[in-house]
Amino acid sequence: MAVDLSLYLVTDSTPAILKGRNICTVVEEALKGGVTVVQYRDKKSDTGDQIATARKLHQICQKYGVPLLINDRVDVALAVGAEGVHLGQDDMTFAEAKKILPKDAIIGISASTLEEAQKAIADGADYLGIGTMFATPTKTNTRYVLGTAGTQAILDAISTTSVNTVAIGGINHSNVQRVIYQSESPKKALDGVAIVSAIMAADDPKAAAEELAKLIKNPPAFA
Ligand code: TZP
Ligand code: MG
Repeated sequence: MAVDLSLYLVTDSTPAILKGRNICTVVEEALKGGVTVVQYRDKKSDTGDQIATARKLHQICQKYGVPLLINDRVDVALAVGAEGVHLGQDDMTFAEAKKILPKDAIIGISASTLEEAQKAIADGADYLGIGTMFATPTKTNTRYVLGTAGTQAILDAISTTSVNTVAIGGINHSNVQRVIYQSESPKKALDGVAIVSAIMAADDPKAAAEELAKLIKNPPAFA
């Protein structure tokens, strides 16, 4: 999978995050700031509205050469020709999604435990979304808060595989370097971070994405 997962934006359509702004405007600002993947995640809108929004987001993402993935809804991804989907443990199975999506569609799977990660890898997932990294008000029904140590334990245990990985949950400017550069020579490092509020809720999503991209590119000095 030749996709840069380094700064992976996950959208949120709740008023607390959008603060009256249009989702497309916020996402386009984030793209200008350098996000490398966009996942449209919308737990509230009905199917018609999701398709309409996803179609607009897809057009915007295409302008920036960035893939659009759809959370949960394989039908919405198919309707708009998105580049792929992100599926949780309670969504359509990887095997079912694989059957109905185009051959080159990207399928990412959420994993909160080593067992879930191993199953997703065996299925053939293109990447894993590992979390929850840190507790976050954006998603309060999380099953496990892994922290950097818990995440690294999963990464170490799957270090013989080439699966791509991002971490999600509570990642922001102040902790992103700690998340990405957990240790100087890990058995397996994350390919990126998935972020909602630190970009979507920022007053200036472009500047927020630019700053995060800079922090991700620059390893901190190890003691
Ligand atoms: N899955 C685990 S945590 C989370 C999701 C979708 C939300 C992350 O949001 P934020 O605002 O980046 O903490
Ligand atoms: Mg889901």
